[in-house]
Amino acid sequence: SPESGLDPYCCYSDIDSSPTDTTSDLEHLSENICKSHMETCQYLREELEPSKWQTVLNTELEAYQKKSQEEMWQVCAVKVTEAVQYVVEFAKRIDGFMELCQNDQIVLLKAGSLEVVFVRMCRAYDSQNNSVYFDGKYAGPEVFRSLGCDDLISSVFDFAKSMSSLQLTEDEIGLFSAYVLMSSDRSWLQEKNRVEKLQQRIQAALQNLLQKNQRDKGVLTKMICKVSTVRGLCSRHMEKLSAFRALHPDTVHSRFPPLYKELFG
Ligand code: MHQ
Repeated sequence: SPESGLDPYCCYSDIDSSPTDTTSDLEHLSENICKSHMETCQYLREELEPSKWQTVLNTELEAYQKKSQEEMWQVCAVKVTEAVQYVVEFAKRIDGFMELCQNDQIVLLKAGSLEVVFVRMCRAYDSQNNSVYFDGKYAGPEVFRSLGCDDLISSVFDFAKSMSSLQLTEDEIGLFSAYVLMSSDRSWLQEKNRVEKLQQRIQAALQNLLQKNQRDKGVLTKMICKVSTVRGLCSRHMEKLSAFRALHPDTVHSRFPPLYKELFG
């Protein structure tokens, strides 16, 4: 039982219980997370400005669509893995993350890193053209046709559209990303309560920021509703990957990045 102190899965939350955060504690956390976000966001907003980039031309679109399913999956797996590596770096810079036990760090990253990539996608999304920054250009969903998962791709684009309609600032995206990552309801966490406390502090910091930015009260609710949408996208990505692996085990085995296999395989 947890009381005996012998249960290796016991949550030692009470040991860590800290007095309620002051506004200044939350501002520190907020500052730390926003700075971490900016340092690890892969592309700055200015660089992503759609007007600076061409959209995929018709000839290029055809070239993407003519790629074999294996080749297109491999290209996407490489890009997604690069994006995930930045998210891992983001997590490591969040105050409190590195103090969690290694098991929980891994659990949180396995479950949340792709979710954060999808959250970050709204930064690289152009709603006017329904396109996303991909491979040095802005690409619409049709570019991904040869993956053979049109339904997932269109849901991913819908999610980006709905996230970008919230018109979040970089700081808001950073805090929301941290919120998504620090979810205490992931399976196999050993110190659930520590993660829960961290997430509660992040939520309070996010609430603070939204208030400071004079955002509508409903924005936080809308953001929190997005959590279940992005979870759905990630579980559908897993299903698509396992279907693809069943067809092309060798491609996954020898051509996919090791980190991608480790996280999703
Ligand atoms: C990041 C930068 C970034 C990088 C890669 C895995 C699979 C079979 C399908 C972008 C997903 C296909 C991804 C590459 C597609 C939806 C993936 C492939 C923000 C996110 C972003 C733009 C990724 C968005 C999702 C893309 C386009 O900082």
